[in-house]
Amino acid sequence: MFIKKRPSWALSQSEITPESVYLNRRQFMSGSVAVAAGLSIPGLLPAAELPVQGKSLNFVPMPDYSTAEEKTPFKDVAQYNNFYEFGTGKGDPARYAEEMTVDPWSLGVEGECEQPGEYALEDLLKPHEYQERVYRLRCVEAWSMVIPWIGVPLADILKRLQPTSRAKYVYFETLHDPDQMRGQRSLFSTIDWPYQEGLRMDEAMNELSFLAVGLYGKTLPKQNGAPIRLVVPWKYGFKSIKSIVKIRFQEERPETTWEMIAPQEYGFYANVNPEVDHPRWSQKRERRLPSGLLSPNWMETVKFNGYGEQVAHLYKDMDLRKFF
Ligand SMILES: Nc1nc2c(c(=O)[nH]1)N[C@H]1C(S)=C(S)[C@@H](COP(=O)(O)O)O[C@H]1N2
Ligand SMILES: [Mo]
Repeated sequence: MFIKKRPSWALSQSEITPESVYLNRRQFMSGSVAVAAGLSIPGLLPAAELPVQGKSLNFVPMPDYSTAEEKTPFKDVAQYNNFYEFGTGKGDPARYAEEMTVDPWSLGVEGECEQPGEYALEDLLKPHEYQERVYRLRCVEAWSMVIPWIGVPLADILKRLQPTSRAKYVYFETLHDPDQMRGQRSLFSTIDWPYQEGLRMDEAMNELSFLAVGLYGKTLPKQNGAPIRLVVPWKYGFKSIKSIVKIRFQEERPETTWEMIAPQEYGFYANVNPEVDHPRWSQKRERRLPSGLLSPNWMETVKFNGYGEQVAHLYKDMDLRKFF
């Protein structure tokens, strides 16, 4: 029998929850009652291997673009990750992303724009002032975090590249280097590398779309997509592509990684929407991390992840059940 391989994050809610329950139960049995109280995510790394933070960055706080909700602690943000280039386990990126070199880093800019070329990361960022924006991140797997990102509005960078009138979409691509990314060496990978994503031009130019180079005041941990990753907070997390090496302006809608894998489950738009369930689980609620056995921290999911005021107009004539 041939069994279609599913990504670990494409599990039903009833499959997801027992994993944390299971880990907590093991901690109970090993006698670690404090941890077993389930107040935080089950520890993925021993304390001695906790992720180190990077270099401090100067930034301007942007309260108008920031939620006042409690931030997810750094250790959870940097240890509970989806970055399949380093493995499909939530702890794999924190464990293995160190194997990736992020300095020097350059990005190729192609397609429908006046300023194509290969840009050193510093040159792309140089004219811009860093901002801090505290955004919610809602994963399609029904967990969420609140993360203080440091970065630059995507629109500011794209404008400098001068898209032509034919640019209707912008495409992004992650580094493809199996020598540095062990998940890309895996024979069992569901993904046809490189990881690729895209936005419609008006979505990319929206004031919320952000290119992050840091979090919690320092440069991005590698597992969070160093040295530069996209953050589109009203969309499911998989749109927020990490470790970007290519930007291409296109007339045609780009193909995107998860839509290619399972188009009936993951759409191009991927707007957070509690009214449109995933075919295998509900999207009405989410677990706000840290989440554990005794405090799973379930909350209602809000349409557009609570950013409707800024983005609902982008979709006013669209049937979001069809364009999910
Ligand atoms: N290149 C790449 N980008 C990616 C992913 C990935 O596997 N590869 N996972 C996505 C998913 S599913 C989520 S939820 C977010 C997680 O970001 P975080 O680990 O910084 O919280 O990254 C997204 N970007
Ligand atoms: Mo995700």
